[in-house]
Amino acid sequence: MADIVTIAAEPAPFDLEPSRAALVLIDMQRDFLLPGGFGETLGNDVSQLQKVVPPLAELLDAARAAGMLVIHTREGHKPDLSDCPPAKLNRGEPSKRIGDPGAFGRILIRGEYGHDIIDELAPAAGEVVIDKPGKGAFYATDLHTVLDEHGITQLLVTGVTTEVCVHTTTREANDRGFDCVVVSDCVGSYFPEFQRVGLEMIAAQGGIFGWTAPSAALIAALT
Ligand code: C5J
Repeated sequence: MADIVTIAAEPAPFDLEPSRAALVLIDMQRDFLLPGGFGETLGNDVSQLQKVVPPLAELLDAARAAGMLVIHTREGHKPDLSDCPPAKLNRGEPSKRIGDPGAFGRILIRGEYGHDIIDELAPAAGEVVIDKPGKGAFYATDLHTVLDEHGITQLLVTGVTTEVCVHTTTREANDRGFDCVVVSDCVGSYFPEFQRVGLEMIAAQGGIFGWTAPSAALIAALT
């Protein structure tokens, strides 16, 4: 693995140190991406998220080939919903709620088909999978411990949705001292406007939460 590679990024070039970087894929789950899943029951257009899959699959291949640490997260809950606060369960008026039977099993319940990651990005043997009950990947998980154990200081953040779980995770990672690069074409929102401003917010004010960069720049650096 190369020591340090400088990549073109916003708001400034980023010095990527692949041996200290992890690729984080947030919540690329069937319930969010496939028609009939939880995302769609909330009234969302899931095709907006599906455009992320091809570039993210390419970046995942490059990260694996470079020997980088790969971490997948899944948002979801225990079958008895004991880790799902009523405030989350009862929010809004989806046609179906978390735990209800859906097209792919009980919605956002661990062990169900819909809760798992889409086939195109399925975790390889040995890759870390973090099950999280919240929007952020640090809340009620051992993610920080895992990152420390691997000597990770930089995160390449990808996944869905940009303004929700990607932002919550990136903001907390920044507070915890990690340098985050949010990969602009590998994060997705159901709402084009949120996608645009979500990315702008990361790099605004001199990189208030981190950097943004396209996958091509990272793939070129890793290969
Ligand atoms: C949402 C997520 N949007 N993974 N979850 O509820 O962003």
